[in-house]
Amino acid sequence: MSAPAVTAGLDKAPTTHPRLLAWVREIAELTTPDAVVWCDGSPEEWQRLTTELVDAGTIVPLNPSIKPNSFWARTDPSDVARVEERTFICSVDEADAGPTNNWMAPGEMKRAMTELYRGCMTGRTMYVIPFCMGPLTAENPMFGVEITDSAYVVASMRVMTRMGRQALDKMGDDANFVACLHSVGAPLGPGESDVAWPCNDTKYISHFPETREIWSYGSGYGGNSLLGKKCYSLRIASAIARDEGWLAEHMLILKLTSPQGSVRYIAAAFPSACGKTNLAMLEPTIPGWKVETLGDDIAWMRFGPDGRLYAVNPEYGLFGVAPGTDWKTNPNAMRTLAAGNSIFTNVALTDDGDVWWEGMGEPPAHLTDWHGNDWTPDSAQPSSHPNSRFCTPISQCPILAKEYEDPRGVPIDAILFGGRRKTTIPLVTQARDWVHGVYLGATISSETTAAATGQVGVVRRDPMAMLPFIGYHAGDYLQHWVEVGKGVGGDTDKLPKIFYVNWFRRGDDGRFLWPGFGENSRVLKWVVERLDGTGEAVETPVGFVPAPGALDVSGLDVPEADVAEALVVDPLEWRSEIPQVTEWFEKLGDKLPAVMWAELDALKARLGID
Ligand code: SAT
Ligand code: MN
Repeated sequence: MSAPAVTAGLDKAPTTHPRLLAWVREIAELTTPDAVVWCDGSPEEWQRLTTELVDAGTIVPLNPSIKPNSFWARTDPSDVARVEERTFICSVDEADAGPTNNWMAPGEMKRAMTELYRGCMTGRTMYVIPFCMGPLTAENPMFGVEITDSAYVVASMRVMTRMGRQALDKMGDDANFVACLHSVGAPLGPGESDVAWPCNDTKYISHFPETREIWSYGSGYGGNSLLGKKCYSLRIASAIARDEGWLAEHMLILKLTSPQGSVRYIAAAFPSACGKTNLAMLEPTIPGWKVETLGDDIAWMRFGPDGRLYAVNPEYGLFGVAPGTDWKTNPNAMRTLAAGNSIFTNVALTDDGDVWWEGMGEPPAHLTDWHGNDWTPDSAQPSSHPNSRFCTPISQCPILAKEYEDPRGVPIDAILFGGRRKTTIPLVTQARDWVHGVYLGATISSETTAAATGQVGVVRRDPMAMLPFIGYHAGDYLQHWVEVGKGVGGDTDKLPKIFYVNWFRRGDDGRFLWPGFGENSRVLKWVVERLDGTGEAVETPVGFVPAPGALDVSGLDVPEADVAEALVVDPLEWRSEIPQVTEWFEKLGDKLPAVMWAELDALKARLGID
């Protein structure tokens, strides 16, 4: 008897990995797709999938003479960002998820989601995507397998991860992998026609840290559906990292070379949509300095045999915020995109088949907006969603550092923490020591952005820019950071130095005090000088800030008074932060490391508060 149609392709598995085969079979039986396709990652597969997506109306090919092999996608207007209120950490013990995550018991979540998954791929194809986060040549490659019923997800995963045949072959028969299950939650009845962007009003983004599994349902948006990204590389990996003594962080990685040719590696954590991609690809405005890119969103940092912290970017592509990206703010991103092979989601389409978004200068007279409607400069709404994204291969970045493919990563010299704050936080501050740096990271405050659904512009504490991404108790996470600060064999000299930056401080009339973008190279220069022991600093209650004249402002077209104001530590402003920090620490309860309270007490004493 031939296999029933429901499992077409299931028996054509190009692997003999028993656990993988059993899992794929189990999910196929539960979700009842019409066919199962094992993704090989080939150019032919990309061709086939993008053609199918064009036919389905999900994506539109761009003009190949402007953006070769690139596509314009529009989502359902309700499915545009991460859904933090629908994101769950399903640890066995509720206390392990902590007060900053939504929690449900694993059994209960699995029971509920199993009912949602039952038959949910009817009428669709189920894709199996083997992938590897980080270089395939790593000593212990970090594998995942995503099952999804979305061809858009497969195409995007091909850009964002090392996937397909190469990953599957490397997995052999017994490699461990993070099982990632995704469905848009939109089964098709017999003869029922599809919509361009299938999704479901019911959404769950669930993580099972103990069993290293991810179950995602109802959304096709990147952060909810490309499960190698935030779900694996941060939420699950942070739990793995806690167990194994390393760090999985929401950080860009850059290589900075001075005019004298000395090289420093910097990792920097900012909340979503606060300029990580721009900093990672910065073009310095100060002569002789060079930035090269290693990553724009995620850093996995492990101790090397020499006791230094080495960072690897587990991703293979860039999933950047489009609005605001242009030839002035991020020319290297524009060059990366010009090379093609990209998917643009929720931006606007020009009449000649290119993409456009707010921040690209003068708008064309006519566009098709992210809703698919005609748009002119007189339109009341922006043409692109504020969280619209480009998805593009990192290999196309013209300033990609050669170390990118090195499975050992790069030794980090400095860690920058930052948020988006109109007031209070100086342009740059150096922490006194590691624990003070952990305190600065633990108390990062930032105005919320469009990267998550919900209100924009509300100040919230965002520890290490990881608030939505810590896969366990935030207090335990901070304790883990404190532990890492003990170094290997107590050798703390080799640890990165920690800094806190704020590009977003404003003057009385709302103007930005600091121009940002390429000019941020001036701040990086001061950071390097501090590492070298040459940069002048003054000690303030909140840490070390550049001494007057220490920041290189030669040729900078900004009033001196603005730069000075950007660096001000105003005790009154800082005093008003204290109740918020106290409230935040109280929320973390007993698991907050005692040294964090000690840091807060010391700050209060320095500010003259009893
Ligand atoms: O979550 S995404 O990866 O889609 C983007 C972000 O919020 O950093
Ligand atoms: Mn991010």
